[in-house]
Amino acid sequence: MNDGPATDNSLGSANAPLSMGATGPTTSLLPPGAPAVKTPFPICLRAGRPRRLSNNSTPTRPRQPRPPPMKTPFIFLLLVTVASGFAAAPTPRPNVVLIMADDQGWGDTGYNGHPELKTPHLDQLAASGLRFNRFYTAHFNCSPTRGSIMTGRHPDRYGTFSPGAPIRAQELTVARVLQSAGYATGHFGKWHLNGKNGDRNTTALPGRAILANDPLSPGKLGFDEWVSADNFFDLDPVLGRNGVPEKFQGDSSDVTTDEALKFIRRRAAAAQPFLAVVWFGSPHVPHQALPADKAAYGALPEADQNYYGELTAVDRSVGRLRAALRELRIADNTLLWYNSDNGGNAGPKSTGNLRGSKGTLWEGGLRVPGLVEWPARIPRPFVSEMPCSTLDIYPTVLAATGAVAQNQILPLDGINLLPHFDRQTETRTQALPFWNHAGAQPGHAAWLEWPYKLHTHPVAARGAKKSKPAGEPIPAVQLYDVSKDPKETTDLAAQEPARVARMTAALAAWQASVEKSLAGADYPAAAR
Ligand SMILES: [Ca+2]
Repeated sequence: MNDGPATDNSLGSANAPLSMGATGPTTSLLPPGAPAVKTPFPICLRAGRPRRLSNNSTPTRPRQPRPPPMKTPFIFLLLVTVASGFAAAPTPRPNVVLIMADDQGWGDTGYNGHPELKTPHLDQLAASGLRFNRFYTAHFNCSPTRGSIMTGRHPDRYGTFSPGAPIRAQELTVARVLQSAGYATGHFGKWHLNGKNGDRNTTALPGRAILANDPLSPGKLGFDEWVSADNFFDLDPVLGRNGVPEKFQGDSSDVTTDEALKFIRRRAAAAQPFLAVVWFGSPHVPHQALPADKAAYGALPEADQNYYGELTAVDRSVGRLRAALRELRIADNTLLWYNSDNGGNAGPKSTGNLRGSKGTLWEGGLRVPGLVEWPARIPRPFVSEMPCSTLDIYPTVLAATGAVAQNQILPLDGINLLPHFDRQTETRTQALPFWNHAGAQPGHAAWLEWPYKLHTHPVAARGAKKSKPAGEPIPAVQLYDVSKDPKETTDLAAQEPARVARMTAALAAWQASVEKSLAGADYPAAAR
């Protein structure tokens, strides 16, 4: 069973009233460059004019009186030595580990209150780092969200509308930028940006292995090494090791973690900063857990045992990655980011009883677990209520590493979250955009301008799967205060006409900028 296409397309049948002349949002979102080097005290390195040295023993001018033989030179040299020591040892660049689950819903963690599932390692991570209470995926399906992480741009800009839709080769990925900055880069697990849905058997050769001649393989998009699959994969998978199919034994998350850890250990031994992208294929259907992982849920139905067992393997894998970083003594300056790629697909417990699910723009389809750990930058744990997105990963990682993108493709849709990591910013001023652009006509869109979330449909339609019971009228415009009404039950549109008008115009302007991107306006003429 494949990662299914969007299900909301039936909502609209007419063209959205887009203003093609509108301009997009401001794009002053580029990272500011390397983080400031912090020293324990201010140092002034001014040491006066340099002395001119001459081979001619005859001075050209009368000598200046020599300074008295005091201790000053020694103190001065000491200060210069200390200062030079700081200058010669800039803050090391952090390693980056981006971990993602596949279809894990907002409710699918212990720390978010799941009644049955056990996630001790995610709970520990949530307690020690930054726990996002409002983390959103850029899209309600996998490939589009993966594109957003790679680029910091909404996937609609480059046509990655739906599962299996390819990323545009001209896009600049975080892997390419960090590779150019001297990072080692590795991808492990599900890729799903190469335009293939992985229809082959997951366990028989060549399985869902990404092959060497794939023009959109991880290797072609900035990864030095990769052990990757087209789409989700399960027990005993076949993966492509740098394009060569290879059969593995065991749980898919364990296999992915084994390969990621080999890469991390090699790079740590070489003292080279690295980007490790670890994208699990779980808990996507089909649910196939190891007997040992099912055992903790033995009193529950078999289907639950397999679903929770897959998540237990994901949880264990996160624990193994964190433990290895500590064993290698690199955990302190490693930025580890964990999230899911879209909302839950396994019922109300999976979505935490939010409205909708995977495949919809309701909170259940977009709000997911999100965690960051980076002790060197985030020394104390905190819970964030600021809405943040997978769109923010690209600009944040560039800012964190100091990597500068040459010929950045604009506009970006995400923001640099380092000020939020530093607790300097607690509110988001940029709206988060959502748009189901798949299908014959662009459909359901949403505009999250905290705490208000606007929903628009091109035309009022009748009920659609997952979002409303069949036959129930869908208003063309809806407005919810998701801070007070996270389940989107009370439509405020009739009470807030001015807000609706302003947000609708902002959404339409953003949609117009997306259409310009789709037409190729963001790429150099030679690359279109
Ligand atoms: Ca997914």
